[in-house]
Amino acid sequence: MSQLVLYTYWRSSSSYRVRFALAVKKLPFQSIPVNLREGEQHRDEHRARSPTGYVPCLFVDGRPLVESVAIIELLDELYPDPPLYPRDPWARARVRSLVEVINAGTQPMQNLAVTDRLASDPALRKEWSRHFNARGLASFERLMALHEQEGVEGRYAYGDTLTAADLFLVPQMYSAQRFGVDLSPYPRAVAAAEAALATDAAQAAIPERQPDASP
Ligand SMILES: N[C@@H](CCC(=O)N[C@@H](CS)C(=O)NCC(=O)O)C(=O)O
Repeated sequence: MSQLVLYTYWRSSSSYRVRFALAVKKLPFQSIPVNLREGEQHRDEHRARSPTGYVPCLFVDGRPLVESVAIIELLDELYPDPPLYPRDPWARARVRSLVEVINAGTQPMQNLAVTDRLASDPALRKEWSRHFNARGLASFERLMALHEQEGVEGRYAYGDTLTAADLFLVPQMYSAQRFGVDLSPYPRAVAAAEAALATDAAQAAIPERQPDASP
Protein backbone atom coordinates (compact mmCIF):
# COMPACT_ATOMS: atom_id res chain seq x y z
CA MET A 1 0.00 0.00 0.00
CA SER A 2 1.25 3.50 -0.86
CA GLN A 3 2.13 6.04 1.79
CA LEU A 4 -0.44 8.83 1.53
CA VAL A 5 -0.01 12.33 2.96
CA LEU A 6 -2.76 14.90 2.46
CA TYR A 7 -2.20 18.64 2.79
CA THR A 8 -5.62 19.85 3.70
CA TYR A 9 -7.74 22.44 5.48
CA TRP A 10 -10.72 21.31 7.50
CA ARG A 11 -13.25 23.64 5.85
CA SER A 12 -11.87 23.38 2.31
CA SER A 13 -14.55 21.72 0.20
CA SER A 14 -11.95 20.45 -2.28
CA SER A 15 -10.02 18.79 0.56
CA TYR A 16 -13.29 17.33 1.83
CA ARG A 17 -13.78 15.61 -1.56
CA VAL A 18 -10.40 13.90 -1.31
CA ARG A 19 -10.88 12.89 2.35
CA PHE A 20 -14.22 11.37 1.31
CA ALA A 21 -12.56 9.42 -1.54
CA LEU A 22 -9.81 8.14 0.76
CA ALA A 23 -12.44 7.01 3.26
CA VAL A 24 -14.57 5.27 0.59
CA LYS A 25 -11.49 3.32 -0.41
CA LYS A 26 -10.51 2.75 3.23
CA LEU A 27 -7.05 4.20 2.63
CA PRO A 28 -5.21 5.40 5.73
CA PHE A 29 -3.43 8.74 5.29
CA GLN A 30 -1.52 11.34 7.24
CA SER A 31 -3.26 14.69 7.38
CA ILE A 32 -1.16 17.88 7.40
CA PRO A 33 -3.17 21.08 7.87
CA VAL A 34 -2.56 24.23 5.83
CA ASN A 35 -4.35 27.08 7.54
CA LEU A 36 -6.02 29.04 4.73
CA ARG A 37 -7.35 31.69 7.12
CA GLU A 38 -3.79 32.47 8.15
CA GLY A 39 -2.52 32.52 4.56
CA GLU A 40 -0.30 29.45 4.90
CA GLN A 41 -1.22 28.50 1.31
CA HIS A 42 0.81 31.48 0.05
CA ARG A 43 4.06 30.41 1.71
CA ASP A 44 6.92 29.31 -0.52
CA GLU A 45 7.10 25.96 1.20
CA HIS A 46 3.47 25.25 0.30
CA ARG A 47 3.83 26.49 -3.29
CA ALA A 48 6.82 24.19 -3.68
CA ARG A 49 4.53 21.21 -3.12
CA SER A 50 1.34 22.74 -4.56
CA PRO A 51 2.12 24.97 -7.56
CA THR A 52 -1.44 26.33 -7.53
CA GLY A 53 -1.07 27.51 -3.93
CA TYR A 54 -4.24 25.63 -3.07
CA VAL A 55 -5.22 22.62 -1.01
CA PRO A 56 -5.69 19.71 -1.41
CA CYS A 57 -2.31 18.32 -2.32
CA LEU A 58 -1.82 14.58 -1.96
CA PHE A 59 1.59 12.96 -1.74
CA VAL A 60 1.58 9.36 -2.94
CA ASP A 61 4.84 7.68 -1.96
CA GLY A 62 6.52 11.08 -1.91
CA ARG A 63 5.08 12.37 -5.24
CA PRO A 64 2.77 15.39 -4.99
CA LEU A 65 -0.46 15.78 -6.94
CA VAL A 66 -2.87 18.74 -6.95
CA GLU A 67 -6.44 19.21 -8.23
CA SER A 68 -9.07 17.10 -6.54
CA VAL A 69 -10.45 15.64 -9.79
CA ALA A 70 -6.99 14.39 -10.78
CA ILE A 71 -6.29 13.14 -7.24
CA ILE A 72 -9.56 11.23 -7.06
CA GLU A 73 -9.06 9.73 -10.52
CA LEU A 74 -5.53 8.63 -9.59
CA LEU A 75 -6.81 7.02 -6.38
CA ASP A 76 -9.52 5.29 -8.39
CA GLU A 77 -6.93 3.93 -10.81
CA LEU A 78 -4.46 2.86 -8.12
CA TYR A 79 -7.17 1.43 -5.86
CA PRO A 80 -10.08 0.43 -8.13
CA ASP A 81 -12.22 -1.16 -5.44
CA PRO A 82 -14.81 0.20 -4.84
CA PRO A 83 -14.94 2.13 -8.11
CA LEU A 84 -15.90 5.81 -8.06
CA TYR A 85 -16.89 5.96 -11.73
CA PRO A 86 -19.23 3.59 -13.54
CA ARG A 87 -17.79 1.44 -16.34
CA ASP A 88 -20.42 2.25 -18.95
CA PRO A 89 -19.13 5.18 -21.09
CA TRP A 90 -22.34 7.21 -20.89
CA ALA A 91 -22.82 6.66 -17.18
CA ARG A 92 -19.18 7.61 -16.66
CA ALA A 93 -19.62 10.78 -18.70
CA ARG A 94 -22.82 11.62 -16.81
CA VAL A 95 -20.97 11.31 -13.49
CA ARG A 96 -18.16 13.47 -14.86
CA SER A 97 -20.61 16.17 -15.88
CA LEU A 98 -22.04 16.24 -12.34
CA VAL A 99 -18.49 16.47 -11.01
CA GLU A 100 -17.68 19.39 -13.30
CA VAL A 101 -20.80 21.34 -12.42
CA ILE A 102 -19.33 21.55 -8.92
CA ASN A 103 -15.62 21.49 -9.68
CA ALA A 104 -15.52 23.96 -12.55
CA GLY A 105 -18.85 25.75 -12.32
CA THR A 106 -19.49 26.33 -8.63
CA GLN A 107 -16.62 26.00 -6.14
CA PRO A 108 -14.17 28.29 -7.98
CA MET A 109 -16.54 31.22 -7.49
CA GLN A 110 -16.46 30.91 -3.69
CA ASN A 111 -12.71 30.44 -3.41
CA LEU A 112 -10.81 32.83 -1.13
CA ALA A 113 -8.63 33.83 -4.11
CA VAL A 114 -11.82 35.10 -5.80
CA THR A 115 -13.71 36.58 -2.86
CA ASP A 116 -10.59 38.30 -1.48
CA ARG A 117 -10.26 40.06 -4.82
CA LEU A 118 -13.96 40.84 -4.99
CA ALA A 119 -14.58 42.66 -1.72
CA SER A 120 -13.63 42.97 1.90
CA ASP A 121 -17.23 43.41 3.05
CA PRO A 122 -18.22 40.03 4.58
CA ALA A 123 -21.90 40.52 3.66
CA LEU A 124 -21.11 41.11 0.00
CA ARG A 125 -18.75 38.13 -0.10
CA LYS A 126 -21.39 35.92 1.48
CA GLU A 127 -24.08 37.08 -0.95
CA TRP A 128 -21.76 36.40 -3.92
CA SER A 129 -20.97 32.90 -2.68
CA ARG A 130 -24.62 32.23 -1.88
CA HIS A 131 -25.61 33.23 -5.42
CA PHE A 132 -23.07 30.94 -7.12
CA ASN A 133 -23.78 28.03 -4.77
CA ALA A 134 -27.49 28.31 -5.58
CA ARG A 135 -26.74 28.56 -9.29
CA GLY A 136 -24.52 25.47 -9.16
CA LEU A 137 -27.01 23.43 -7.17
CA ALA A 138 -29.76 24.40 -9.62
CA SER A 139 -27.66 22.98 -12.47
CA PHE A 140 -26.92 19.85 -10.46
CA GLU A 141 -30.64 19.40 -9.74
CA ARG A 142 -31.57 19.78 -13.41
CA LEU A 143 -28.90 17.29 -14.44
CA MET A 144 -30.22 14.79 -11.90
CA ALA A 145 -33.73 15.31 -13.35
CA LEU A 146 -32.39 14.66 -16.85
CA HIS A 147 -30.69 11.47 -15.67
CA GLU A 148 -33.95 10.40 -14.04
CA GLN A 149 -35.69 10.80 -17.41
CA GLU A 150 -33.04 8.47 -18.83
CA GLY A 151 -34.00 5.87 -16.22
CA VAL A 152 -31.32 6.46 -13.59
CA GLU A 153 -32.74 5.64 -10.18
CA GLY A 154 -31.23 5.38 -6.74
CA ARG A 155 -30.50 7.18 -3.54
CA TYR A 156 -27.21 8.78 -4.54
CA ALA A 157 -26.30 11.50 -7.03
CA TYR A 158 -26.04 8.97 -9.86
CA GLY A 159 -27.79 5.71 -9.13
CA ASP A 160 -27.62 3.44 -6.14
CA THR A 161 -23.86 3.33 -5.66
CA LEU A 162 -21.61 6.10 -4.36
CA THR A 163 -19.76 7.75 -7.23
CA ALA A 164 -17.42 10.70 -7.63
CA ALA A 165 -20.55 12.84 -8.10
CA ASP A 166 -21.37 12.31 -4.41
CA LEU A 167 -17.83 13.18 -3.36
CA PHE A 168 -18.32 16.58 -4.97
CA LEU A 169 -21.94 17.13 -4.02
CA VAL A 170 -21.63 16.57 -0.25
CA PRO A 171 -18.89 19.19 0.33
CA GLN A 172 -20.69 21.67 -1.92
CA MET A 173 -23.89 21.19 0.05
CA TYR A 174 -21.88 21.88 3.21
CA SER A 175 -20.67 25.15 1.66
CA ALA A 176 -24.17 26.06 0.47
CA GLN A 177 -25.43 25.65 4.03
CA ARG A 178 -22.60 27.80 5.37
CA PHE A 179 -23.55 30.54 2.94
CA GLY A 180 -27.24 30.31 3.84
CA VAL A 181 -28.58 28.99 0.52
CA ASP A 182 -32.28 28.07 0.52
CA LEU A 183 -32.09 24.38 -0.41
CA SER A 184 -35.82 23.82 -0.97
CA PRO A 185 -35.62 24.16 -4.80
CA TYR A 186 -33.14 21.26 -5.00
CA PRO A 187 -34.90 18.20 -3.53
CA ARG A 188 -33.01 15.61 -5.58
CA ALA A 189 -29.61 17.06 -4.72
CA VAL A 190 -30.56 17.43 -1.04
CA ALA A 191 -31.79 13.82 -0.80
CA ALA A 192 -28.70 12.49 -2.57
CA ALA A 193 -26.38 14.51 -0.33
CA GLU A 194 -28.21 13.30 2.79
CA ALA A 195 -27.90 9.67 1.67
CA ALA A 196 -24.21 10.07 0.92
CA LEU A 197 -23.57 11.93 4.16
CA ALA A 198 -25.07 9.04 6.10
CA THR A 199 -22.28 6.71 4.94
CA ASP A 200 -19.34 5.97 7.25
CA ALA A 201 -16.94 7.32 4.63
CA ALA A 202 -18.61 10.72 4.52
CA GLN A 203 -18.83 10.84 8.30
CA ALA A 204 -15.07 10.32 8.56
CA ALA A 205 -14.48 13.19 6.12
CA ILE A 206 -16.72 15.87 7.60
CA PRO A 207 -14.93 19.14 8.36
CA GLU A 208 -15.75 19.31 12.08
CA ARG A 209 -14.16 15.89 12.64
CA GLN A 210 -10.77 16.92 11.26
CA PRO A 211 -7.85 17.49 13.63
CA ASP A 212 -7.43 21.12 12.52
CA ALA A 213 -11.14 22.02 12.92
CA SER A 214 -11.69 25.17 14.91
CA PRO A 215 -14.89 26.85 16.15
N1 LIG B 1 -9.76 22.94 -8.50
C1 LIG B 1 -9.03 22.80 -7.26
C2 LIG B 1 -9.53 23.86 -6.31
C3 LIG B 1 -8.69 23.93 -5.07
C4 LIG B 1 -9.14 25.08 -4.21
O1 LIG B 1 -9.83 25.99 -4.67
N2 LIG B 1 -8.77 25.03 -2.93
C5 LIG B 1 -9.15 26.10 -2.03
C6 LIG B 1 -9.81 25.51 -0.80
S1 LIG B 1 -11.30 24.62 -1.23
C7 LIG B 1 -7.93 26.86 -1.59
O2 LIG B 1 -6.89 26.27 -1.33
N3 LIG B 1 -8.06 28.18 -1.50
C8 LIG B 1 -7.01 29.03 -1.03
C9 LIG B 1 -7.07 30.40 -1.64
O3 LIG B 1 -7.97 30.69 -2.42
O4 LIG B 1 -6.19 31.18 -1.31
C10 LIG B 1 -9.26 21.40 -6.71
O5 LIG B 1 -10.28 20.82 -7.04
O6 LIG B 1 -8.40 20.87 -5.99
